[in-house]
Amino acid sequence: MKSILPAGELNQFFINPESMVDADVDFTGTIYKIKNLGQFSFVHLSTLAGIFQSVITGECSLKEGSSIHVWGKVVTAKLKDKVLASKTIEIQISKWKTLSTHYESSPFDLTKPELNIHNDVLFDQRMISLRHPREKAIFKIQEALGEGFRRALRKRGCTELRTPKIVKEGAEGGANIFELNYFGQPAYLTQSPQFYKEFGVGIFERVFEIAPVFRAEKHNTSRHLNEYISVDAEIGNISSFEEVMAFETGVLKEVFEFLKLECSFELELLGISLKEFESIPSLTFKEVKVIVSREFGIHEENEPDLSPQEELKISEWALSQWGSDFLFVTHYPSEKRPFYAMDSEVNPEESLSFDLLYRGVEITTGGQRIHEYEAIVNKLKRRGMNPEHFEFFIKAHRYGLPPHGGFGLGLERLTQKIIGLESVKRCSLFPRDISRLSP
Ligand code: AMO
Repeated sequence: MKSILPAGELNQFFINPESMVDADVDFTGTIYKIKNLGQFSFVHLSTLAGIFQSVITGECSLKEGSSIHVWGKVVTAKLKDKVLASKTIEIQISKWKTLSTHYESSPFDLTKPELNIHNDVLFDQRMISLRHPREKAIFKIQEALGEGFRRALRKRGCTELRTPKIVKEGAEGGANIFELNYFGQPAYLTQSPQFYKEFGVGIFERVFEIAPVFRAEKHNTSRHLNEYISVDAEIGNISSFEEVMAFETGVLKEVFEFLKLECSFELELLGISLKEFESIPSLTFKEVKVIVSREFGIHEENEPDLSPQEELKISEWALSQWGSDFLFVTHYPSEKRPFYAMDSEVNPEESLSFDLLYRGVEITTGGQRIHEYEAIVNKLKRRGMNPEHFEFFIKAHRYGLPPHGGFGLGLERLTQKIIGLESVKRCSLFPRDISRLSP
């Protein structure tokens, strides 16, 4: 079949449909919805630039789900349907050609404003359910977030890396690592690009990566995926971990601005409003424990980490105190942080690290790393780990690494919290959890 769109070019209609009033246009789309009114039919066409209303005179025999090439005239209109990309134009179709037919009706009504189906059905039928405008909007927002990070990080001098996902050693410790047989020798799916981004600091000084990472989470929760997209940044020649926090704050501010510009349609469709922010408040881990115990009666003072409930409550508290959706929590106990984290000289029980909470959930871990060779070898030994197993990593330290730090952010968690969805799985295109490997 002859290509409708010349390679590399977009039909002018897709570039600026509203500037095309009175013009004769032709373009391709998929029929999202048909309303037959006897003398004429409304056909909602899903196109590269969103869904447009078109009008065909007389009853039409077209079917929802088919792709068509249409010829017609753009006219002004006053439309209300929220899913329409333009509320001020429609297309009067004079001619069409069917390009593909659909053979089976969708298992659920894709034309309803809300799908309202169980997550199991939503994920089992993902190749279809993602066609719903609200599901699509989630991933347009996620795409804009990824692009926003890329722009903000490159602007700050970070070089983009693409690091291996099959690795010999896990970086984050813990049991949540997938093992695989690599031509007879054990290997793992990467938990994070941590080692590689630290190598990157020795090469480019500032680096980032936006890529999948894998965690063998054995529990089915609303905040865990077994494969997620990690936004990782690492910057060299820092003088404190607070510099990394300031760096992330600046990046996030720009990411939110970019999202607002890029996704005004999707944000409105999903009814999302985003707060402006200049800075992000911060509390130490110990302060958080005191506040959640005093204000909410949660007595988990002796736990070396924050529970999901503590994260939720301290976020509520920060919102009421400072009006902030974000909160940095600093100085996590060293025992809960991986071996590469730098500990405080004043109090070695505390790490020079932080988490960033957003609307009640941890979205980021970050901090300063150990950059001196002897210090990293000693830390490995203190933890009963064999430095020889990490020879490839600490080699970078031996040849000299600048003082450095960085952060890792879960893209699906950020998307989930921006949109206000009940589960992080809704923000993974094809989620992987303990019982889901397909589609
Ligand atoms: P951490 O293991 O805390 O830190 O992960 C960083 C961020 O990744 C997200 N995240 C997850 N998202 C979905 N499903 C999961 N199972 C999951 N696990 C983690 C969270 C979390 O804050 N190397 C460090 C980062 C660094 O210090 O630079 C790391 O990976 O949003």
